[in-house]
Amino acid sequence: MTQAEFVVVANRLPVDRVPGGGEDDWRRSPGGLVTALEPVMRRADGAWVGWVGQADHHVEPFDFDGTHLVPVALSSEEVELYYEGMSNDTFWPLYHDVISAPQYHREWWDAYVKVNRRFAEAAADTAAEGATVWVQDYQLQLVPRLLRERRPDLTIGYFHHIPFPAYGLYSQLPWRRQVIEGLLGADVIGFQRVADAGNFARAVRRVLHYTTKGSGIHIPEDDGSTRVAVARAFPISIDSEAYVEMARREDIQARAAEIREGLGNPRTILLGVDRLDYTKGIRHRLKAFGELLAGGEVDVADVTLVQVASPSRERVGAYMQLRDEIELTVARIAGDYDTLDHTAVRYLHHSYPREEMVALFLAADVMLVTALRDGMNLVAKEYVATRTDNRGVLVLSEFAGAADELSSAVMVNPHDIDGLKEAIVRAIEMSPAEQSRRMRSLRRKVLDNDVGRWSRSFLDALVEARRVKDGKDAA
Ligand code: GDG
Repeated sequence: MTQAEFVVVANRLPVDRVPGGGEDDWRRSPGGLVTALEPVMRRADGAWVGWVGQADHHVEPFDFDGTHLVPVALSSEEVELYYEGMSNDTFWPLYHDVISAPQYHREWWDAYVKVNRRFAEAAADTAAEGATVWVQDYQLQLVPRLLRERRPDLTIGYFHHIPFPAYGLYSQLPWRRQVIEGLLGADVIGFQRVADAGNFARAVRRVLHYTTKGSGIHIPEDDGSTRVAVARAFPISIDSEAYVEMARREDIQARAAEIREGLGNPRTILLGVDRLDYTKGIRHRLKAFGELLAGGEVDVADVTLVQVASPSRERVGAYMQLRDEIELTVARIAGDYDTLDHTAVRYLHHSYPREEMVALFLAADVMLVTALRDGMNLVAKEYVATRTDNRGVLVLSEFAGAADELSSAVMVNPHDIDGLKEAIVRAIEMSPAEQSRRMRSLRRKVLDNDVGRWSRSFLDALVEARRVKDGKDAA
C-alpha cells in the first residue's frame, strides 16, 4: 500500500476512461482542479482518492502521470442515492438558495454517510504518517471528521466549491449538525467568497454554540483543550496562461472567424456557456433576450445569441424539466424571430473540446454570465483571459462568486429582467474605449490570481495549521 505525503480526496479521480479504449486506457480529465494540482502532486509524491465515474466498477490502484490513483467503487444504487440524490438533489439546490426545492430522504442520507466513510477509509489507508490531505467539495462533507477520527496525525484541508447558504436556509437540513461537525474535522475549511465563510461561521455558532473569532473557529476537544480551525475565503481561479496561449494560436483564431462567418457575420455575438443547470440563469437570459427582440431594441439581423448548454445530471428530475423548459423557450424565440438568413438563438446541447470553447470566446463580443447563484463561475474568468486585445464585454451576475473580484464587469441582478435587458443593450452598444478600460482591469485580476496562486495559498494555510499543531504537540 502506497503511503503518500500529500493526498487529494475528491468525488472523481482526475482521469476519464478513453472512449472505445481498453480497461487500462485512461486520459487526464480536462478540469481546472486537475491542472492546478498537477505540479503539487508531482512534487509531493501525491495520491488521489476518487470514484472512476462508472458504477459497479472495481479498479485496482494505479499510477498515472506521476500520481498514484486510488479508485473508490460505487454501486449503481449508491450512485443513485449518494450522488444523484443526496449530493445533486439535496445539497446542490439547498446550497444554491433553494432555486429548485431540495429533497430530503433518509435513505439518501444513509448512503451519503456510508460512501463518505468509504472515502475516508481509503484516504486513511493511503496517507503516510503526518501527511497532508486535501478533501474537495460538497459530496464529501463528512470526510474531514471521519478521517480525523481515524488519523489524528494528519493535517486536513477541505475546499467547498459551491456557495454555503445563509443560516435561514441551511437550517432546513435535517442533518445540519452532522454536516457541520463533519466539516469541522478539517484544520482549514476554504470557501469561494467571504460571505460563504461568514454563513458557515454563523451556522457553527447557531448549531453548536462554538465561539468564532475572525476566521478562527474554537472547537472544544474531549480532553478539555481547544482546537482552532480556520474557515475563510480562497477564491478559485483558472490556468490563465494556458487560456492566453490558446487565444494566441492562429488555428483557434481562424476557427473563431469561421464561427462568426457561420452565423452570418452578425454585428454582435452574445455568448452563454454553462452546464445545463437551473443555477446558471439560462431561462432568465433567454427571457431578457426574447423581450429585446419583441420590443425591437435588438434586431435578429444584427445580434445572435449562442448558448452552449452542456449536458449535465441528466437522470435528475429537476434537470430534465429544466431542459424541456429551455428548449421550449428557444423554439418559441426561433419561431417568432428567425428569418431564412438569420437565427436569433443558436442553442447547442453539447460538450466541446477546450480549443473550440476558446474559439467561441474569441468570436463573442459579449459574454453573458447570469447565474442566480454560483460558487465562483470559471467561465467568466476564462472569457476574460482569452480577450488578449482587450475587447469584449462581460455581463456578470452579482450572485456569482466571481463578482467579488471582477467588479469592472457590467454587473446584473438576473432576477431583474428589465435590468438585465438594459445591461445587454449597454454591452452591445459599449464604445471600444470603455470595453478596453474595463477589460484591462478584469484581465489584470485574472492573470494575477490564477489557479496556481489559489492552490498555493490554500496549501500555505495548511502548512501554517501544521506548524501550530506541531507547536502544540511539542508544548
Ligand atoms: C463548480 C461551481 C465553481 C462547460 N461546458 C463545456 C466546458 N465547460 C467548462 C467551462 C468551465 C467549467 O466547465 C465550468 O465551471 P464553472 O465554474 O463555470 O461551473 P461548475 O461546473 O458549476 O463548477 C462553480 C467551480 O465548481 C470551481 O470551483 O466555479 O461555481 O458550481 O471551465 O469552460 N468545457 C468544455 N466543453 C464544454 O462543453 N471543454
